[in-house]
Parts: sequence; structure tokens; C-alpha cells
Amino acid sequence: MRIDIITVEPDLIKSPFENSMMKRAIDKGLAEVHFHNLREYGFGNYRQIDDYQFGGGAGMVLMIEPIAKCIEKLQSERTYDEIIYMTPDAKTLNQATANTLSLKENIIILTGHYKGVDQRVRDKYVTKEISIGDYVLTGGELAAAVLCDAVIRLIPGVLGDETSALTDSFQDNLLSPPVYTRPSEYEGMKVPEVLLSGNFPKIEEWRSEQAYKRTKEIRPDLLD
Ligand code: 6GU
Repeated sequence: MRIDIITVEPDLIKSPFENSMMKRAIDKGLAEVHFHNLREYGFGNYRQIDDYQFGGGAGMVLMIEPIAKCIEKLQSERTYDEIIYMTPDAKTLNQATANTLSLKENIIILTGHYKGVDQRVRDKYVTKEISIGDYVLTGGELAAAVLCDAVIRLIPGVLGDETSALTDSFQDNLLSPPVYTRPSEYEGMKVPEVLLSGNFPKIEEWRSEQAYKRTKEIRPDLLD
């Protein structure tokens, strides 16, 4: 999978890709991530990329031309399955979306900044808009890194234990059950007996019950 990220803050977004799971995926050749600094496509000596909004109001808006130049250069080199715009005024990212995106070949992620991008960028180029939650970040860069983490870890071969992504919270719209490791007793707090029983059908049953109970308590909306 190839991901091209168009951003005004390449330095802000790069470090998650240089560490941990995403670095391993890239080193193994399972994911390829390229960063494009929007400023390099800006106007004039100052490489202008934004301007005041028509109609007045605080905050700058990213102009269409630099973004169009960057997207069209990429499109001249390969075909993209999705052009995703990261923005708080969109549907919230969920596991189903991450699963779908993990099957794509080439995607572009455009990250906004300031007041966002000119609406015509969204109308002409963007095929999917994603928010990562109901709060506002200064820019879409951290949100893009979150999206990439959620997607890249699902690419077959990225995680060491193939089954572990399938047992994540949300993979079946349930939260994860509690987990324990050694010691089996800590300051009088005991690990549930069933987990030490070696009875695997019983353990699975307990885990399902706990997952359901936790979901009902914390995120009843997931059960609707
Ligand atoms: Cl994708 N961008 C920004 N700027 N803020 C957000 C977001 C995205 N998702 C939640 N908050």
C-alpha cells in the first residue's frame, strides 16, 4: 500500500512513521509513505498557500491552486483509489473504515490547517472525508497519523501475531475484555480463576461476557 500525505507541517507528522509498528511496516516493504510539503507548490517568492476567506471572518483558508498542482502531479504518476481529506466536519473514523482502507493500493491524504481548504478542493478532488472525533485539533496532521496507524496495522504481515488485530476492541463492535499477566495475585488482588483454568472454551465464553458487559456499561451506543 502506498500513502501520499499532503501537508503544511511535514515535520509534525513524520515521527510516528519513524518508530514502532509503522516503521516496521515500511521497513518490510508492506507500506510506503511519502510526504509532500504543500508550501513547495505555493505562489511566488513567499510560496503563498493560503488567503483570507471571501465574505470575511477570522482565519486563513488554503487555496485550491497549490493543492490542485500537488494532487495532479501525483495523479499523473499513478491512479489513486481514494483522496481523503482530514477535517473535523466529517464522519468519525471507525474500525470498518480502517478495514476498508487497509485493502486499497494507493491513497492520498490531504491535511487541512487554519480554517481548512477552499470548498472547491473538496468538491473536485476529495473522495472521502474523515474526522477522528468530536473535538478540534489545530491541523489535520496528527489525525492523519492516527488514521495511518489504524490502517497500516491491518495490512497482512504487519503485526507479528496475525490474529491479534482480529481480536482488537471494535473489530466486532465490542470493547476488549480485561487482560491479566503475572503475578496471579498482587496485594490480594487475584486474577479471575477461569483464566488460570486451562479450559479454553470456558475462557472464550468468559471473555465474550466481559466484552459485552464492558461495552454495555461504557459504550452502549455500539450495541444499537
Ligand atoms: Cl481530521 N482535523 C482537525 N483539525 N481536527 C480534528 C480532526 C481532524 N478530527 C477531529 N478533530
